[in-house]
Amino acid sequence: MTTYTYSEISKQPETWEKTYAQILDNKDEILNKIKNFGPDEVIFSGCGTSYYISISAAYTFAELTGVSSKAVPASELFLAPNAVLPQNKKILVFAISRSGTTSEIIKAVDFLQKNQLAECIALTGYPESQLAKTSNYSIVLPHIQEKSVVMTGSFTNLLLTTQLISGLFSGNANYLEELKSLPEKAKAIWNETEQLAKIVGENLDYKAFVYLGLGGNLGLAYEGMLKMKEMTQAPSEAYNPLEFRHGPISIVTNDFLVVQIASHSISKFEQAIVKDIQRVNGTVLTVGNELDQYASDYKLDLKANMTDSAKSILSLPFLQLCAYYRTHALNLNPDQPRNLNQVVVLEG
Ligand code: F1P
Repeated sequence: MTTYTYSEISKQPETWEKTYAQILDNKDEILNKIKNFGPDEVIFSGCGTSYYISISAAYTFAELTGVSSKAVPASELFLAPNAVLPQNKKILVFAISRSGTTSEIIKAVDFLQKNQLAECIALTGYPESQLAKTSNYSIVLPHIQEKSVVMTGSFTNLLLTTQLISGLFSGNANYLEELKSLPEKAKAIWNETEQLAKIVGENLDYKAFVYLGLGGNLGLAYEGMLKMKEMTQAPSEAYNPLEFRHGPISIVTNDFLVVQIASHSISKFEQAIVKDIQRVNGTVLTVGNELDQYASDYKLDLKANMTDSAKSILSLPFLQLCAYYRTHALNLNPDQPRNLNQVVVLEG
């Protein structure tokens, strides 16, 4: 049976082409908005998957533009503003939400705009959503609308949007070229990606999962963890790779699969971590580029010789498909995970 989740994962390379074209076609308007405001600080915000996009986006925006940037869960913007909003600074908030309907992000934008604490730019898939209508400015990508409860293509497309904005704002033509090549790179490795995801996803000997990623890749690690949790309810955790050694590694046993999203910048440390995990009987799977020096049990070579940030979304179809194939083995419906709806609306 073909599920919405499977078709939404599979069509990602085509949707990335649409996102690239839409943002580049509108680049002058988007850049003018940001430049005219002239932010001292940029905050990326959302809930759940959209918060994990924010973690990765903030890292890339700061790295490329030099503008101080951070990720904040939407609820903290209105529940703890003094703790998360810098004083006397011009703050630009990118409010991220597939649905544009999640209550915390709407409350956050409403609170910030009413109190003139920040300028807000919405990134969403729905033009008629409350978020799109009330934000100071919105970037709407209708092609990221999804029928499945779980966010898959919407994650990579919203993250790609923030990366394109980072590349445009910093004037980094090389980075934009790298992003342009992603659909073609993803298609070239799709068969290997899916085969490996099926092998590990359907292996029910793995009882728990850990995802490791540095910097921008930490957002991807959290997203890998969330897909596994939402779709299959398997115990899953995510860490910065070096932090994982400071205590959490003690949970590893022989039924753990540790998925390492490799960063070229720390490959020597990551190669050591592979051995640490194998020493305590865990299985390690590494996703990245040029992995010859990694002693991992499984490897997915992304065949993308580019910056860590530019190649990041290439890892996502694999992480999503691992969870998808585990639903097969468990006879679960990936479109309708336990205890979840497409939109979380809070009372009060
Ligand atoms: C955010 C979100 C999803 C989660 C679930 C409920 O949605 O928390 O991350 O997977 O489906 O909603 P959104 O604000 O991006 O629409």
